[in-house]
Amino acid sequence: MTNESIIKEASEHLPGGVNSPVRAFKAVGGKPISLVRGKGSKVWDADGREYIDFLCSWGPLILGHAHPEVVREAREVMEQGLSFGLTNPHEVRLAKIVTAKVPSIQKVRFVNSGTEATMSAVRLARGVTGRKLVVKFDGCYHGHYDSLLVSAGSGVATFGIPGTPGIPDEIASLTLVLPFNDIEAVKEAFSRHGEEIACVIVEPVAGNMGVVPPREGFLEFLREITRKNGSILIFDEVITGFRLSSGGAQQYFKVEPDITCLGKVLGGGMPVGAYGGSNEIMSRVAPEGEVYQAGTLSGNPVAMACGARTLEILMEEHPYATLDSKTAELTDGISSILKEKGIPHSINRVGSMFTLFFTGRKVTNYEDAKSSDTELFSRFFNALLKQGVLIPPSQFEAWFLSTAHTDEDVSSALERIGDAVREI
Ligand code: KE4
Repeated sequence: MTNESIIKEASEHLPGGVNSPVRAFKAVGGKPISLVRGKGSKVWDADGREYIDFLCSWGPLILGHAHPEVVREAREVMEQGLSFGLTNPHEVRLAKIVTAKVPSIQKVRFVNSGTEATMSAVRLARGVTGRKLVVKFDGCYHGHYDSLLVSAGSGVATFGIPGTPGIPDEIASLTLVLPFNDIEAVKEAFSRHGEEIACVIVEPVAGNMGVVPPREGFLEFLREITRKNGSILIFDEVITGFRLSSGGAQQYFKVEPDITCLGKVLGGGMPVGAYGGSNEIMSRVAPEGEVYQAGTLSGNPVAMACGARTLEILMEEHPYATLDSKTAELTDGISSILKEKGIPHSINRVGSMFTLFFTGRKVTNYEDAKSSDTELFSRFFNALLKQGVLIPPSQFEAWFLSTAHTDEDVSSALERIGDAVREI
């Protein structure tokens, strides 16, 4: 079994040889690799090569790969049965942690992915308000739900256009796509369509155009204008939830949404998503209310137990300050390597998530992010891969650190990054 043999066979049975497009390495060229094992901060590919991992499975693995306590938990729970289709104690165990750590969530519904979480949150917002329009921000990604897989229309505050074939114009035209961090554009959208806007959905720290923090006052403004207009504010915390702090971005920035979407860290590596909010809003969800949403494997005991053990360890270890300083050490090191070589770059970091953009501009929105030299990024990515460092295979994604990343990992990664920069 080698990278080549696995990828070759995969391409005979899976579209593009993958189960999620970004894994095909289209954005960075070169041959995709197949990972067969992970432990702590390291992963190994099918050729037996070892990498220091800053992909961390796109965010879930805040405790690193195969944390012994999470693995043990999964094994013990699995031996009692993998799925029942009726309520099991582990769903309650994880729900109690979520509602304790995220005060704006008084009731939570578990689903199986971030996409299901945001899709359900938008349906709930439309059901609660009786309104149709959705506001999202260009460069923010909320999963592949039709109403959210919409690209920016021609002008500011104009209706969206389908982000992919298969989405009818009629659906896309119910979504307004605005520039991230642009308060004037939000004002304009609400002045034109205020009474029809069901919700505003935002990544409180964008991770999907690369990491872009909210401008000072932006989240507070969204909170105020949605409240004033009777619209629902949805924070998509699939990446930031339990990543930026035990209470996520809403605790970090002290702005509370009406509905929060969670995923990734929440499941500790198992397929888990969730959406939650006040008792009042969540009472509208079936079977208590009339807004329908369901799922065969929602609340799966093994997934719930892995998520619960992951969050319990985070609450026991309080790793956020250490994660923050260790990540700062890495980004400072990267910046000094690139400055020395005179390579234009900017790094956006919040806590243990960051993006290195190959642009001289400060990156405050998607337009700025798109000014990056993606060709240089591709060469950087592949040079790093050869050095045994795995980062996300796209300029527009976040690097992550875990509690398993040691000071030695950081210094070794910086050495290898220096070698890679010399190579490109
Ligand atoms: P999933 O359906 O992929 O579990 O979650 C969708 C989603 C929702 N919201 C945010 C903020 C997200 O970042 C995501 C998924 N993130 C991408 C890349 N950052 C997952 C990687 C992939 O698509 O393969």
